[in-house]
Amino acid sequence: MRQDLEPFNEPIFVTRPIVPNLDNYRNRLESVWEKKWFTNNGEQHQLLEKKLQQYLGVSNISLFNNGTIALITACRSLRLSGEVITTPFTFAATPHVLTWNNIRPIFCDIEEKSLNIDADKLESLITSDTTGIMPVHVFGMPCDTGKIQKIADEYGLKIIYDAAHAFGTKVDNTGIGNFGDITMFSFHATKQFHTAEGGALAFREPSLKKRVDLLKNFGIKSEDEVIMPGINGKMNELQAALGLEVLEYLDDEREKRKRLFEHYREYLKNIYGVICLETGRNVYSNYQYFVIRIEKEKFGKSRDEVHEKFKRYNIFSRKYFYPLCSDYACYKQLPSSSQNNLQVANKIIHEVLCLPLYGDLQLDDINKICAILSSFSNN
Ligand code: T4K
Repeated sequence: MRQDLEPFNEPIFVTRPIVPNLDNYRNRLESVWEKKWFTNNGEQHQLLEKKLQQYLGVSNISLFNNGTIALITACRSLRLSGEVITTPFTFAATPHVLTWNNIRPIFCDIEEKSLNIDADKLESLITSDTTGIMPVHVFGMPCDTGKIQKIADEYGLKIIYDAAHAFGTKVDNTGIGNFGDITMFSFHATKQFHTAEGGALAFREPSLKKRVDLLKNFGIKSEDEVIMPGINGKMNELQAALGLEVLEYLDDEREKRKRLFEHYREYLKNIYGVICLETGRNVYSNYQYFVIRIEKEKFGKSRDEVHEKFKRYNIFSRKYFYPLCSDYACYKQLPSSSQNNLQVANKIIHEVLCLPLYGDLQLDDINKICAILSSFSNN
């Protein structure tokens, strides 16, 4: 440990949630209390749905109790079956929702630059059992939506985007929820916009709204009719009220993160062996994560060593998304999980590290994190 670099007094986590004013939240809850209406499409829920539809610039949206149940419902609503192609470089939820739908995940390699599914490698994985593609806008970086759509159209496949990290991201001024058949957002507390737990599906096709809303409410059509095997995916009023308050802070949070993000980039650009993930061309980023890759041969230390050493300074970086999903015990026997099929993913999985990024951090905190990081280098 370098003498002049003291550990932080308090732990510095990879992220911290927006915490809205408690009195304002209480005011909202008072109206819930008065109405004695806690869930099942209440007033807060309806208001949040309307506001998010506008904020995200999408034509249809349906709120959920979490992003995973939203994704499970999305697969069901499009009647996906057989095989769906996805990325191994994602959170466990992505392949698991396929398994919960009795669908076999087929892992496709990723692009080294964006860390997203490599659209050029999709076609070779399509079989007569393929019904869809589930790409992830990983770390909020948009996938190559044009190329993926072209392939899907050619083979008659559905696309469900996992945009758990991409709330508020735009490409060429178009909200990220406007691509593919369905887009899922997560509103978990670790996400920039959050409802503690929560999520949503966005889609263009208006008829899908009815089906999705039925599926998330047990398939209940009326008092006397249950017309499909649904699930309980409903967002409650406490979550929705929290979301309405968090929304008020979102633009300010993004601005703060942008400043910190740019400061990180400026500082780290001259550190040999550290690569910063780009935000992408024509992309209005939400700055959900600040992601670096550490090239051991150049930097002198491995990603794992850096991750461990940071802890001594009270810095809790994260090795998202290690291990690859294709290496989980439940998936590693799949032919598509072979290292040969996933060469880029198997390389970068030992290099990627998420550094702390959230609005309450100060520029000086970033300076210190970067100075500590650079003190680990052998150069
Ligand atoms: N698809 C993708 C690509 C996803 O990344 C996710 C979720 C999903 C689908 C599924 O969406 P949800 O069903 O979750 O809506 C977290 C989240 O639990 C998870 O939502 C998220 N992705 C994943 C990337 O991150 P952990 O295990 O890393 O969370 P945890 O508890 O270690 O939190 C990370 C840091 O955040 C903590 O060190 C401190 C801070 N934190 C966390 C919480 C919960 C707070 O400051 N306050 C809090 O309340 O999974």
